[in-house]
Amino acid sequence: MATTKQQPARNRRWTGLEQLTVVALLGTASIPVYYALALSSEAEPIFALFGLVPLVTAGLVLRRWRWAPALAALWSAGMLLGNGPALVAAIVQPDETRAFAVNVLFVAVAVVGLGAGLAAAVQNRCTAPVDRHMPRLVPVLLATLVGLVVGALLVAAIPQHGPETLLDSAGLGNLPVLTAAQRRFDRPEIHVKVGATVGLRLVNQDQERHRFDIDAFNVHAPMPTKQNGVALFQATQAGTYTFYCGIPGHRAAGMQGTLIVGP
Ligand SMILES: [Cu+2]
Repeated sequence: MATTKQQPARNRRWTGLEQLTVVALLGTASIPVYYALALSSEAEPIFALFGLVPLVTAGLVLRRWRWAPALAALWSAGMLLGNGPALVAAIVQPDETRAFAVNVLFVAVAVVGLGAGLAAAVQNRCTAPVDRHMPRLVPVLLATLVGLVVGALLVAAIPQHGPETLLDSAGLGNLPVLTAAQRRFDRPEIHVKVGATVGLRLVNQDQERHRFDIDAFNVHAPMPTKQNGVALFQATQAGTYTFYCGIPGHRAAGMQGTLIVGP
């Protein structure tokens, strides 16, 4: 009886799923770096690390290390879960077009990495090398995903004529200004009289978006990049309250102050 000799793993060509995994990994490596360099006002060195891990993982997939596709899936899932709040915060604000587009692309690429990595890991374990074809469903799923991304980007690209445009009218120019710059509000305290209707002109000088939030008075005003906005609320109760920026991480970084409602 003739024994079939197992081909050494290195000599086989990469499967379609492995190639797709590598492409997705390259995407998750480059998008955070682009985000840090082009969109964030403070490029943090940690972002370089976010680029390094998927590159190394992609190399391991190409070297055909057996656990590499599973590692790719794990990395993609980790990026989605770990950045969940920030990704959601960006995606619910399509008027911030560039940040929105980058985050939508990142989610799409990470989803592909997760799916392709898992599928490649299962396929490499469960089927013989000659049977490792690209599953028929994959092109359909990819086309659907591309359609969703393109649709989302088109919706975001439609100019919004929201309140920001209306609120730039002359009368509002007299309102007191609260400026956000370098992830700081320009004043630590705001004093208002109890019962007063408070109007603040919100100016964001940063390349990234901020928010102006006061939970006690249900104030949640967006501060888009390089734009003016307005917060309008009634200070119904005397006391000391915190105003802060609700973008994940900003409040912890010191983007907050005290609202004092007095007699
Ligand atoms: Cu902020």
